[in-house]
Amino acid sequence: MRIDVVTVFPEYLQPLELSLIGKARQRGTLDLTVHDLRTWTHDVHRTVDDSPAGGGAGMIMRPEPWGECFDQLLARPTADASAPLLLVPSPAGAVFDQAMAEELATEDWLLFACGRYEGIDQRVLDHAATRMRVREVSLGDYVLFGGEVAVLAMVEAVTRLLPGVLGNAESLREESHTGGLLEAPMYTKPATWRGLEVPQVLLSGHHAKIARWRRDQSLLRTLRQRPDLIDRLDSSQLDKGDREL
Ligand code: 6GU
Repeated sequence: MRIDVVTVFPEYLQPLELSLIGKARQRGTLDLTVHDLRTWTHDVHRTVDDSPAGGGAGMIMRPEPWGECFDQLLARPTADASAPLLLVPSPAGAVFDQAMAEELATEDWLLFACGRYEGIDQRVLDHAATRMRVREVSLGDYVLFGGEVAVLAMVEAVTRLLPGVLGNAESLREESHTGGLLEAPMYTKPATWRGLEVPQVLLSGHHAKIARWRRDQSLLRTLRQRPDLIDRLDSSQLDKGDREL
């Protein structure tokens, strides 16, 4: 997968060099480039923002650098895709979730445009929509200074779904949100720590009982922490044991 990220704070995205994302880049699974938007300015101050038309507080990102940036990036199509999916992080976007991560993981090319200040001139999105698909995406119902932290989260959520990135594909299946429920609590050794025991059933070696216990714990935890997720389950996602609980 190719990912381009455009930002006025490239340093903000340095964590994408680390750990499993960094490894995916080294291996070529992920072709990720971070671009400084100021590359496409022409004045001595490398201006990217200006006051809002119609008045109001804060600054808006001017359209010209974005337009030139997209012209240049789209002029280098990849083998697999002629145009990227443009993702614009914004608290006004659709809320990013695991289902969206799974959709994005099937794309060949993602382009993230990080807004700062009060946002990007709307014409940037309207013009971009004439040559690529455009989606505004939010991390959740709170406000950040800019899109960079959202991009870190989204790139991580997508990259770990790419084939060959996670060593153990099983860990993708069992984790929170894949089956609509939160994960059961987990334990490791020692069996007793500061007077607290690992639940007996986990040490029993009885695989069916362990699976049932974990499923019950998932249901109880979801009911307590995220009752909204229980409401969204459809009946085919519940088994006989679930109903007995
Ligand atoms: Cl994607 N951007 C900003 N600036 N704030 C946010 C957000 C994104 N998601 C939640 N809050």
